[in-house]
Amino acid sequence: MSDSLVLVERDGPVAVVLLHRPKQLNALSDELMEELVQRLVEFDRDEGVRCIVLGGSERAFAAGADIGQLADASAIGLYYQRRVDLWDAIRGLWTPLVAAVSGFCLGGGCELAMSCDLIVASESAKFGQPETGLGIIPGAGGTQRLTRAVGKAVAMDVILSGRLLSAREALDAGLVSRVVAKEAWLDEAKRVARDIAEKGPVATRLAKEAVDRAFEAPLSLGVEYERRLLYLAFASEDAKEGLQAFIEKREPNFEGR
Ligand code: CO8
Repeated sequence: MSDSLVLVERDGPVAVVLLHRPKQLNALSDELMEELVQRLVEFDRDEGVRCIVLGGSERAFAAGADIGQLADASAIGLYYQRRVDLWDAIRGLWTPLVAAVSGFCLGGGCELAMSCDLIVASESAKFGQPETGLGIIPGAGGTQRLTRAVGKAVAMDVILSGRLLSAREALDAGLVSRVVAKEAWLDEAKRVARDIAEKGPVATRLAKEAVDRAFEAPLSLGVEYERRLLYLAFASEDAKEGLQAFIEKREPNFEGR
């Protein structure tokens, strides 16, 4: 049995990264986060990888930050060690990241899933930010990303009352992209990743960047940014190939150039 905290596999252009602390419901210890970010960055640098799936196990995507480590932490220690800064690397990835969520997705686990580009959830998934019950608050973007995803009414309820959202509620609220059968949580996420991986790689990265910009910029600037990225997409060989392949009624052969 591997003692890695993160398991990886590769299926052509799709890389799969699974959190692996089963006895602790994948609680996100500092060691796990370091290994996770290292693996993700390695795959991100590999031009052959066109989409990454990030999952946990059927029982838990992740039950939050490691509460034992948090209990031993000091404010100034956390500040100097800049532990949460490590999480920013995930948003900095170019490669699309699909969260495959089954079971508990709580606290830092929910924040990690929300750091991905989209979430595929099994019917068993439960999302929550229970930090105030521990006397702390979400600290890896939860108050911001959850509110942007589901709006103030639901975010306040989840963050203040500790209410867990079912997969269906999360879908209706706009937190997750798809809900799939319990036993299909990983296979369906891989299928979505394969669909993404088939598209023009340059265009996919530019489109991801443009959608992300919608959360950072006012509408007029976001639209302007999108237009510039469109021109950039037109400069790619992928665009020539994709458009020509349609005209010739054949499948495109994208090189990511
Ligand atoms: N940290 C450490 N260990 C955990 C965690 C966790 N977050 N969650 C579960 N475990 C451990 C349990 O202690 C238990 O270990 P043991 O068998 O040795 O006693 C094992 O996992 C199984 O858990 P349970 O027996 O409790 O399983 P249940 O099915 O009864 O309950 C729950 C499952 C409901 C998920 C329950 O375990 C639970 O409530 N867990 C804690 C959830 C939580 O509060 N999460 C938020 C943590 S704080 C946070 O995420 C802040 C993020 C801040 C940003 C990052 C800063 C670095």
